[in-house]
Amino acid sequence: MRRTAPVVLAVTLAAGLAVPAAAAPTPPAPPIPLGQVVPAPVSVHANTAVGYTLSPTSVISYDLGNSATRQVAQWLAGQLRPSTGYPLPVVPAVPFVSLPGISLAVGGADPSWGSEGYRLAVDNGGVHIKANSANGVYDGVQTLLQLLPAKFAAKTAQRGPWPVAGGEIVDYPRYAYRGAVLDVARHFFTVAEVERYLDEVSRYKINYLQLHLTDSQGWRIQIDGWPRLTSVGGSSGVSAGGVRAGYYTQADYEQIVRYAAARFITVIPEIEGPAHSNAALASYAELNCDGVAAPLFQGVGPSPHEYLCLGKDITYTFLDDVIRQVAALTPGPYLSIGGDEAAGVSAADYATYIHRVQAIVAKYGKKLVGWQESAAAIDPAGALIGLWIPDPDDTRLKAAPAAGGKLVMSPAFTAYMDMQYAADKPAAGVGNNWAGYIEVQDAYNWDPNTVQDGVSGSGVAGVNIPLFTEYVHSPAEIDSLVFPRLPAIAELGWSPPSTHDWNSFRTRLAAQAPYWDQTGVHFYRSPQIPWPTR
Ligand code: IFG
Repeated sequence: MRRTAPVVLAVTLAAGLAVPAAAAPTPPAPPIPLGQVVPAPVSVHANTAVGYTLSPTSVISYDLGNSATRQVAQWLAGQLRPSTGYPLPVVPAVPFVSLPGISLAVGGADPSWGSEGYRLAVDNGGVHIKANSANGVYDGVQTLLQLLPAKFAAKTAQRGPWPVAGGEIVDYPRYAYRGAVLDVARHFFTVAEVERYLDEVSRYKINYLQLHLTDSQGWRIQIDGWPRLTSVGGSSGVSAGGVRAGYYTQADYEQIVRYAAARFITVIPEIEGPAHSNAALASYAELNCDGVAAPLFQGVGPSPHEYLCLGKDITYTFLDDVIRQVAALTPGPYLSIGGDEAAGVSAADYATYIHRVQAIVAKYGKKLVGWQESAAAIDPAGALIGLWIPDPDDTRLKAAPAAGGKLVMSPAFTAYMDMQYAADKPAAGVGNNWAGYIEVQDAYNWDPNTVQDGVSGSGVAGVNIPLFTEYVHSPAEIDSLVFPRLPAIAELGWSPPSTHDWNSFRTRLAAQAPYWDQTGVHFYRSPQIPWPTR
């Protein structure tokens, strides 16, 4: 080996010339900070002295015998195998043996965490998620996925490493109800598009999906014995931006329900009435008071043929058939009858309608969901009432909790996702503005506990995040309206008030951008958020 003469070496060093050293390896990117999660967890205790990095020998273990937890483990493996390229076998936990990797366990958790809470602990041996149910394990897994580099969501192998920051999170929801309302009646969205939406909202621990299946512009669920509801009512839609017609067969609807259930999301079907009913009236002449089928309505706003004929018995035969079939397809406990915007009928006729329909819903074993107008007539016990325009004077609304009802808060002025962000429409040029403009901070700065005068505490079931689609024509436009505002309201529904802080939230929200870029979510780059440079 040729030795460098000492004098040459001395001269070189004296001249201050760098002696070529081996190139120092670039230090791996630090793990995502443990608290960088949306919704904000109840408690976060980071411990930077430890941490875990997924490896080819990592396993995903689940508590032996719990098939629901095994399914979560399989789902997690499906999320991570393509991008890491690691085998990540799913194995039953071995008592008293800690396997390197991710352990999912039900049992031995704190009962106060409820069915959706969890503890996520990360140490040098792995990631340990513990909960009282598979639902809580799933919520812990969603948090874990936010702590991994966003490229975990890639469908092809990516370069690692795959670090997870050390420490402990204990987390559980403020409200049991954290829903999204998707209007598939004004513009229809396919099963695959609804499934994509379920994936997107599930990351933020949304646990209900209210499907707005029928309205004046479209009827979207096939009903045996009433084929024209879909052949005629399903052929329509708002024409602005191009009609998106279509409908779900009963098998399609069951597929949506299954897909949602695998993500611990309960589907609530909405069958609108007595208003918002032109599509049904266009489908069957006999449903119309004058016996003449209404023309299809492809506009926006109330149609000339908005109301079912409340004086006809066939109306209730029709509703019995519809509600019976939809209830049988719905494992969840709730069925919505809409009930909004019915000022065109008398209060007495409205009350008669609501009483008769609530009885039908109960007959088929479901609890009633209705928009806030229905509070004037329903028996609130067990019902969920959707607040959409706060009204300090609505005494029936305020009295509902005392009678066993609960309100789900979706105030239009801060929670209606079809509203534009600002006067100069978002990039996709979509949205409505009857309730004003809703920037991200507007969506974040309200409290479900105080938004409706006289209703707070146990009278509040949680939050709903509606997307009505008169002005929404594609999944990309759904994305630009719903992201990044939905995570703001998801945080109001999940996180404790003590964590409510705009500067913390906007920083954590900004960190969601790489995941949305990775998964092709066309989010609106609101100027209020310090987005990372791409
Ligand atoms: N209000 C109507 C919706 C929809 C919405 C658009 C409710 C409960 C306005 N009813 O919101 O059907 O048209 O922003």
